[in-house]
Parts: sequence; C-alpha cells; structure tokens
Amino acid sequence: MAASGAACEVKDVCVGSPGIPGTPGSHGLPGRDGRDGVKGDPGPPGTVLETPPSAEGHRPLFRRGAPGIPGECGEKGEPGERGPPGLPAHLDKELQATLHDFRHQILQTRGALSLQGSTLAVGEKVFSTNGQSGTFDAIQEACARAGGRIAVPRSPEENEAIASFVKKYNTYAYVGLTEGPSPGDFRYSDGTPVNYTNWYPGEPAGQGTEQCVEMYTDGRWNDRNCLYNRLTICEF
Ligand code: MAN
Ligand code: CA
Repeated sequence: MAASGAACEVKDVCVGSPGIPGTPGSHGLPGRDGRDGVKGDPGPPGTVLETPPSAEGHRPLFRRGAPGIPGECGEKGEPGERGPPGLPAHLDKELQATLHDFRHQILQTRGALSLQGSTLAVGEKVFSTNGQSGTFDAIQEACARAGGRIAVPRSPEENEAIASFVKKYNTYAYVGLTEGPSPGDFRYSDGTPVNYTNWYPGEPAGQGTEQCVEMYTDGRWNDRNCLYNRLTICEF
C-alpha cells in the first residue's frame, strides 16, 4: 500500500504533489567479455625486395671498377734444388766454342785499336790500317805485332774493304800473297793457292821477278817487287 507523507483518514482521497526524483544509482560492475569475432580476410601481397645477386652465372648489376694498386713484392723464395753436375769445362763443346769466339773478338778489337787508323768489319774478319807505309816484310811484322796478319782479300766484299783504305790514304797496299817457286803461282802465307783474284788486265806479268802483289786504288791487283813502301793493312 502506497503511503505518503500526509496524515489523513483512510477513507479520504489525498492528492499530494509528486516527490523529487531520487539521485541516479551508482554504475554497475563491468560486464563479462564477449565471445571471439570471426577471422578477418587475408591481407594484400607484400612488396618484393631487390637484393644484389650472389649466385654464380649471374651478371653483376654494376660495372667493374678501376683496377687496384699492385701489391708489394713478396719475399725472396728459397733457393732451388741443385742442378745435375755439368761437364768439365774442357769437355764442354758449346762452352769452348763460346770462349773461342770471345777470345777471337777481343783479339780483333784489341788489334784494330792498336793500329789507331781505320777499321772495317766484313763478315768474321776485321780489317785495319795504321795509315803507315812499309815494305812487305815490315807490314808482315807490324801486323804480327798487333796480333794479326797482312790483309788478303778472299771475296769481292773483302777486296772492297781493303780498296776503300787504299783510296782513303791514296796509297797502294801490299796484300798477303807471294809468288811460289813456279812463276805466276801466287799463294796465301799458309802456302795454299789463291782461289779469289782481282788481277789488273795482263797481270801477273812478272814471271818470277815480281813476287809480291799490290792493290791499285781501283781495287785491282798487280804483281810487284816486295821492297816498295805500301800501305799497311792488317786483318784480324
Ligand atoms: C807496269 C806493269 C806491271 C809491273 C810494273 C813494274 O806497271 O808492267 O805489271 O808490275 O810496271 O814497274
Ligand atoms: Ca806486274
């Protein structure tokens, strides 16, 4: 039964004014967690990252750079193993030939230098003059002293070399040929018969009276007495 603040008879109808609304109640406690939601849609595809190739057979993406500075020299290595024993020098053909050649060239050079005139090399030979004149014997001696022999041409090239000295010094030269016991038979100083000649037309005409051979300025030869003074030309 509703009761109001007014005292009244039970039978009477009393009309009071409405009360003031009460103050709101305090907040209730948080409710329980709801159930899990449904699974979402898949996400968009990811971005492919470009990575530098490393596997063999792939062309590099970048151009080759400039070469680097060369490294420093390494340390000296250990000596190699000892070679097989060589021949004794006197049995080594190649070594002997080389030594012979060296000796020959040294003697040629020394001889030519000692004459202090003009020198020409033709093939294996060296021709040289001191520019002085002498008899055939004097020339032979001068050449021997220098370690050589009186020059004798054995080919057109050698003849030309000797002739060039004759022209240069404007003096006929004796060459290394002399007449043997039989007239007209001219030989080298080692006794072998002459096998290259360049006689002036009509020569040799001495028939035993002219036992040496002189060279004219044109390079041709004449048999002549051995006691004239002729240009000293040696060969080495
Ligand atoms: C001429 C020629 C030569 C000879 C000399 C000697 O020139 O008869 O053969 O050698 O005279 O003086
Ligand atoms: Ca003559």
